Amino acid sequence: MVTKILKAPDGSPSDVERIKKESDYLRGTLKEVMLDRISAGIPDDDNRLMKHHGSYLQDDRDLRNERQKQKLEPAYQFMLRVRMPGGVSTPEQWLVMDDLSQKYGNGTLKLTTRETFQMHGILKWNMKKTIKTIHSALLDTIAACGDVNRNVMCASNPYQSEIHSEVYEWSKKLSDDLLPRTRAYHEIWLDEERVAGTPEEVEPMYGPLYLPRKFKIGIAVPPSNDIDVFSQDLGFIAIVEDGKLIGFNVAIGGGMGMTHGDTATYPQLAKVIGFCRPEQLYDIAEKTITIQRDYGNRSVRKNARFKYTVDRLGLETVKEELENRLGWSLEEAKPYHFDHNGDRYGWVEGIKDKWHFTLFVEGGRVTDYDDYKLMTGLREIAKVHTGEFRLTANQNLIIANVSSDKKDEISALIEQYGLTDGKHHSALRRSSMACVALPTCGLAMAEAERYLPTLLDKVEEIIDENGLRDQEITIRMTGCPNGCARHALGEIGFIGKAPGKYNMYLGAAFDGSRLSKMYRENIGEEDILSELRVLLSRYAKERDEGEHFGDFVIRAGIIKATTDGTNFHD
Ligand code: SRM
Ligand code: SF4
Repeated sequence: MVTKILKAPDGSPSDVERIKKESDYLRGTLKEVMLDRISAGIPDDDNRLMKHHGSYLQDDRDLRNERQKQKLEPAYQFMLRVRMPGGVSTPEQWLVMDDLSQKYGNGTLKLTTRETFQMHGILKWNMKKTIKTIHSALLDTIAACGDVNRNVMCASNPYQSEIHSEVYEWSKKLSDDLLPRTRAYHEIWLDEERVAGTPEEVEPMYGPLYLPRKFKIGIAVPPSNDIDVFSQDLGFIAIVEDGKLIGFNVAIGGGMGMTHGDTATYPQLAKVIGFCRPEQLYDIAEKTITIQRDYGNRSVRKNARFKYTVDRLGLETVKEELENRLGWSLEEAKPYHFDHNGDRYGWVEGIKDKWHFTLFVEGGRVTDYDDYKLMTGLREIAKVHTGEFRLTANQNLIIANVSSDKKDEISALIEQYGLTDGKHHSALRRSSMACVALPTCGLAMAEAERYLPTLLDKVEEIIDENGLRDQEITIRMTGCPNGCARHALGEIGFIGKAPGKYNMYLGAAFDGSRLSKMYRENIGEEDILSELRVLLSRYAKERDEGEHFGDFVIRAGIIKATTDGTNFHD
């Protein structure tokens, strides 16, 4: 057998590569610029580095035009993302995040599609105390963004607690062991002194340039694909036999992002390449990351994700390279079956007399609304809860591991604050996700989180007319094609094109195993509703028993199936 010579793409390195190279392992001039009081912002180069510390400089886009007219600098503020593997937070940590969001943020918490907290609206002068307080609660924001391995997700699974705790431990281990080794974060935010004369730091796995792009890992536990394992750069599918975790199928090369009008960019699903034992997990993650480090595209960032590396080099070649680096071969993949990629709401009983309540959090936004005191209710629960909170990959929240003797007290608080398992909503709304988009996301072309609920009010009328209230159909909206709410895996997907305009996608699989395809381009609310009226009425009348909407639109010839990311645009 002739071993192929692998090569990274030619081309001069992107500017971000220069910034990382000159940054002295992610330090740049962040320490100094954060002290500067002249501007509420920071220079671009430092903002690029800031991501590796879990934060982005943003501005309030609702105020942008007005401030421009008044010749003021934009209303700069920072977003901060916590690294919280598996989405597990203690009640004490919840209270700290709640308190910080009131003191220094915009008074809300965003539960993200990767199972963690984001705070928005933090002013530059409050950043250090916010990060220090997060650190004192035994959380951090290291590598929550940036060209490194990100927050490792795992199934939120309230059903099989033992398996959950095992996969959670693995996600934590991966998240911790794959962290950058630089002390930059500790020096900049936590006042750690740099010891003079220390030999130059090395990043044994990442190297001084870190990765060409972000890298994401998630662990699913069938039959739930709540974490959308095929959307990960590296996905692990837990294989459970006789109630015991025996190992994981390994899937590589997924990702959701693309650019409108650029067919060289596309969402892609990770493909299963084999099976490994639990103790081999870290080795696989490390070696896969080093393949992306060595062969990823450092020249064109929009083609730099691992999915493009895999597609360019070929799945088999990448598998072979991985096995070479491991020094052993993967076993043949084991059979598995996914049923769905959403959450299951309400109370369920776990093991050892413990209960779990999955709460529906629309758009993942925890706040107090006029008629719904969600944030206050959760605060009161956190004060008495002795289990944990699990943030789900569908932006919901599980009040987990509630002991029998606490269940009545927590149920009473759930009732007092009207906290909802969403069962009075349509199953469509309960299966919805929307990314942050406006006003904080600098890349948003249209609304998502702020708009989807009102669009759903109208879609629910159509749902009711057609007797589909209890029919689960996944619907996802993003403000741009980056796909932060994994739009291409929603049976109905909307991607923002311009204010009030969306591309509409159909045909993804209910279990997250098939991508959608574009159905209509650049349409506004009126067209969206009239399209859905026709589609949902046909679905109600013509569907087969148990047939999901995403499968129906393909069988009915309404849309062609996307069989691979490379034909997403066909
Ligand atoms: Fe994302 C960038 C929000 C999950 C793909 N994402 C951004 C930024 C930071 C905008 C920016 O670069 O300036 C957004 C901040 C908005 C804000 O105001 O808070 C942002 N992404 C989010 C969150 C908060 C969406 C949400 O509503 O929950 C999610 C935070 C996850 C976390 O906790 O780590 C979030 N982003 C995702 C996901 C879903 C996932 O990972 O499961 C994806 C698609 C999967 C993937 O990565 O392929 C995703 N985000 C992107 C991309 C496109 C990357 C690409 O491959 O092209 C960008 C843009 C970029 O990186 O250049 C982006
Ligand atoms: Fe922002 Fe686009 Fe991500 Fe939405 S999908 S949060 S608009 S980057």
